[in-house]
Amino acid sequence: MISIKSKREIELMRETSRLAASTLEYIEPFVKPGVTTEELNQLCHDYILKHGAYPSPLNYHGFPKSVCTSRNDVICHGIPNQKEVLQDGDILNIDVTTYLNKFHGDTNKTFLVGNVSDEVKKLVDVTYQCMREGINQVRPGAHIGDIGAIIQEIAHDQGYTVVEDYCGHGIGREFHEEPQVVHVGKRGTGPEIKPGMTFTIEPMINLGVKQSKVLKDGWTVLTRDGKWSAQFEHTILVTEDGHEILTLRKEENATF
Ligand code: EYL
Ligand code: CO
Ligand code: CO
Repeated sequence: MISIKSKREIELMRETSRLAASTLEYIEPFVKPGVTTEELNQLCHDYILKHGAYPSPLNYHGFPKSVCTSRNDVICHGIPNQKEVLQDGDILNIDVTTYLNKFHGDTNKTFLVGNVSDEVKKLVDVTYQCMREGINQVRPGAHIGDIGAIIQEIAHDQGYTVVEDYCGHGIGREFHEEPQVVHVGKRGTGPEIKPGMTFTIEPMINLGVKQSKVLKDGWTVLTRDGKWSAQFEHTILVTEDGHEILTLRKEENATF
């Protein structure tokens, strides 16, 4: 069952999603060489609580921290750690989900730390483009499979692979609802998209193989070949004539 949000529920989704987006805006100036991922976690945690919300990942299925911090060859679900110090040339994804007024808003961004190689900068640019074109598919009458189809096409054109082990998801009163939003697929397949649906699009794109493995810690997801991976995520509302990006940041107004 894919839930359709009422006008009032949509207003609450807008509010929590706006807070998730502003958490990423807030943390941006701290993402610099020398900072630890634990410090970034604590800053996000305090910011979310200060705004009357709760960080959804904390204790979710036992997850130990308030945000996910996934660096370089970590695909997703990296655990903030005081021994992990950001270095010049790293890429770091910070994934923020807020729980406010009984609703979740979920977004992430891959940050460049200092001077990143041209090869990796291109990976990050193309990953953003994959998310953006996936979002552009969203309108009533389209199908969920249309999103994965365009993402797969763009990534493969550049010689990259798309992670299939983790996907986007419906979101609302629950962190994870139906439908699953797979980031590969065929046009015209999957559930029909209808006004009032809210779901995330969050492609993970790899320089090497698509396969992942989970670290012994039970959470951290890495690429099998050690090559780097990038991700972007937005929470999307389906409107009568298209979509609204509920987690859009100020810096993105120009690009969308
Ligand atoms: C917790 C639960 C296995 C997150 C997201 C934290 C991690 C590994 C079980 C999705 C699923 C964040 O932000 C997320 N998606 O965009 N689980 C998540 N956990 C966790
Ligand atoms: Co997320
Ligand atoms: Co998500």
